[in-house]
Amino acid sequence: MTRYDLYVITDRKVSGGRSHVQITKEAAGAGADVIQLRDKTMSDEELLETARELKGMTRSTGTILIVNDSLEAALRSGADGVHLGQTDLPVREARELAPLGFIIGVSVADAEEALEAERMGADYVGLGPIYTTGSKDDAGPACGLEALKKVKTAVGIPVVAIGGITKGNAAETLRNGADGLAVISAVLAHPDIGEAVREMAAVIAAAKAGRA
Ligand code: TZP
Ligand code: MG
Repeated sequence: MTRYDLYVITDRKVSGGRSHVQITKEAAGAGADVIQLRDKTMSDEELLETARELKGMTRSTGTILIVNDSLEAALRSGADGVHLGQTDLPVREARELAPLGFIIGVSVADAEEALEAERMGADYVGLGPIYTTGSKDDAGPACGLEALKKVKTAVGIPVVAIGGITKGNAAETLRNGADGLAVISAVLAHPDIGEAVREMAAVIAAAKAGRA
């Protein structure tokens, strides 16, 4: 069973110019469970080259590598999976093109979209923004913990919460149904990414231990 506990999304703006490679090296080295390569400014070719480089690193740390948006870059780089939005390639089509075991994640905004994603073959859903976020211009309004509870009740696949998640609200988010927490600024805005990852991972582990 794939662990989504601490899911770090790369972002060169929020990281203050630190590269995808640098972010991955520090975050994977510090114990992030998943790294998602996300860069809306890169061409497919650049995304592929970067994903190849990251896969070389995550292979040795045992970290799951997911590529945002591009199934082709994900497949050709040997990444572990792809993350698709509501307007990207439909999950069902991605599932048909992907080899067995390849992870497909889908962004959803509510329980209806989550159910549909599950029916179409998604391995996990990313629900958000749970809280207000400054990291995504078109993130839309916060859906809150009530939406999280509804999605968790609706689907059987893991629910990864995203948007405005910090060390301060991580435990509460997990208590309300999140299986994993996806973060950008909570770790990438920190001067020491590895340290931020270790701190967030400790909060998640403590919250999960308390829940068990
Ligand atoms: N999708 C929904 S919210 C978001 C994305 C990519 C941004 C999350 O960034 P942060 O800094 O963890 O709020
Ligand atoms: Mg997308």
